[in-house]
Amino acid sequence: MKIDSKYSGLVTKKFNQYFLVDLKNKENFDNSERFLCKVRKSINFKNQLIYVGDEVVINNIELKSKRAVITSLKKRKNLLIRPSVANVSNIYITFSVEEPELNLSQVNRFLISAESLGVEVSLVLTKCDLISEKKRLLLLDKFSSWGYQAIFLNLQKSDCYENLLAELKQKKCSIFMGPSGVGKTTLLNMIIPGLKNNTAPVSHKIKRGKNTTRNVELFSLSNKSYIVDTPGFNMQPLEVDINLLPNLYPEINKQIIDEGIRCKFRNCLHLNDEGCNLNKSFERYSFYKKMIESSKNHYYQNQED
Ligand SMILES: Nc1nc2c(ncn2[C@@H]2O[C@H](COP(=O)(O)OP(=O)(O)O)[C@@H](O)[C@H]2O)c(=O)[nH]1
Ligand SMILES: [Mg+2]
Ligand SMILES: [Zn+2]
Repeated sequence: MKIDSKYSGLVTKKFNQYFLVDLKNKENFDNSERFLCKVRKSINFKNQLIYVGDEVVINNIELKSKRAVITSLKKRKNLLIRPSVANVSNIYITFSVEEPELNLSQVNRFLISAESLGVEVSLVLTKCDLISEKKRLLLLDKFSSWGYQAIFLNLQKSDCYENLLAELKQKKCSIFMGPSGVGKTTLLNMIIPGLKNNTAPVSHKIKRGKNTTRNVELFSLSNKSYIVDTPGFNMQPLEVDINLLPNLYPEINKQIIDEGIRCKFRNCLHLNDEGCNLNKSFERYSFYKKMIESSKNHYYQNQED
């Protein structure tokens, strides 16, 4: 049987010219909510590629073979690169508290690059079995002063992720991002039943070549909630436009939005004291300043080329 009406769907996987698309109006099709789709030839979506996470309209639905044709691409909210995934709603920046040791400047860069995408950003800290409770509380305080309520996990305990899972089920599309060896795969294997990605001890990671070549894929956690699986990717922070930087620090936003501070110049980068009213006595100010200075140097170097 063929259905001619159009339905909205979500691209959950992509390979060669094929896409797996989950139907959004699931109640219309019993048990047949995932379709193998090609893109209609006459359409090139203004040369835009279609990515996992994109919302599309499908047509020519064949219920028996579960095939359909993608006829249009809906406007996307954002696009992450490496891994390429569209319409992410939540980024969980993931680091281990030890092995590898927590690098605060690196945590800062990951948080800022996630904030630059305009999504909800959270911080997950794994391997908390490797530190004392006292150290854990110190870290909790530290990140709370950065504007984040850190989620601590000991992934050696099989029930450690229950609260996190309940939270993820409330979010539209979540992704874990962070350096190699922090436990992202371990966590995903726990969260997504049936997923068996390879984990590797930190020392083996250095050797490379261990990465699987499977593509990025969305897994459904509940009716309207997905999680991105990105085997083989260890995401690096992106470069961010310096004029946007002040908005990406919750500590700075708090002063400006909640406390109503105003600087003399509208686009104040809060570097000098003249005309700047920002209270700079917060922990990340030194990281902030360094980031601005290094991107300025980068900018001027490019200008001279
Ligand atoms: N002690 C401890 N080890 C962990 C924890 N989470 C992950 N690991 C180990 O850390 C190593 C790297 O984990 P993996 O999931 O491959 O990290 P990924 O590179 O971020 O995907 C593996 O040997 C895991 O068993 C944890 O909470 N505590
Ligand atoms: Mg991994
Ligand atoms: Zn200022």
